[in-house]
Amino acid sequence: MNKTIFITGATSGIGKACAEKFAKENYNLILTGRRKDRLDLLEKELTQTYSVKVLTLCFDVQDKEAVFENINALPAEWQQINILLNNAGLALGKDPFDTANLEDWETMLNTNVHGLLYVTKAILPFLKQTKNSHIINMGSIAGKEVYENGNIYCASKSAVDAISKSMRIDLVKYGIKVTAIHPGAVETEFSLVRFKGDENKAAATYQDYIPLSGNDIADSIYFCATLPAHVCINDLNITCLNQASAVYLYKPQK
Ligand code: NDP
Ligand code: 8X3
Repeated sequence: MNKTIFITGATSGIGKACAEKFAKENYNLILTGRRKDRLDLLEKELTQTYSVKVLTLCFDVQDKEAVFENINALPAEWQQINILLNNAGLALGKDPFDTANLEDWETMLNTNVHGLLYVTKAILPFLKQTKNSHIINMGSIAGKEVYENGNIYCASKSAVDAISKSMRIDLVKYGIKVTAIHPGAVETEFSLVRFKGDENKAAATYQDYIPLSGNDIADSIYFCATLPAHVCINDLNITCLNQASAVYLYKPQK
């Protein structure tokens, strides 16, 4: 029987690459995001290309009621969930603490922290009843090291780091693995969102070096997800070659 992965933030970037990777490896998929048109397209593409089953759920992870309503209403045949990938997240702005926008901070904390908690709480009953289930949380290098003007984005990912550690301790008795993935720069729509549609700023983030791609992260997540049942990668820090730390990115002189 095919296994099932539940992916939040599957409409773009890392989440979409993971949906493609796991579909290719014959997993059935529960895909979520706010953009219904993209979910519909992805469902069509993946069912046609890989002959897997796809269920899409359109909700905002910040909306506690919507999260619980959608997950509690999962049809019986979708309740055996092997992997939860808590990937939905964003940065908004890259401004100094004193001038940064308070609403941006709230949106980051509500999405990256509260959203992850709501989704996990809602899905836990299904993970508990599935043997060898696995929670994979998307952290960031920004949660390991603070950088200038990263303030609340860094704080939100630092919270994901701490939450992952505590989940691991509290859930080990149910045989649930918890892995936190901490990537450096990955070329996705992340910077376009962070810089609020400024394409030049977004493109400059990935210029003059080869950044990670969504597929690089998807391959790493697939590796973590397919190790023997007794082996758990707890924490995975991953950067491209040129990124030696959150604050040191080597760009050769042209
Ligand atoms: P993208 O912007 O390409 O994708 C973000 C995804 O999150 C989209 O599918 C988006 O879907 C979803 N999302 C955002 N907000 C919400 C919300 N409120 N409710 C539901 N879904 C939401 O960026 P990435 O793929 O790069 O980001 C994925 C994760 O990886 C994030 O947690 C990010 O912090 C993390 N990360 C990214 C790195 C990078 O350099 N790109 C490095 C380290 C970590 P939709 O808009 O349809 O709702
Ligand atoms: C995204 C990577 O370095 O922009 O989490 O914070 S970084």
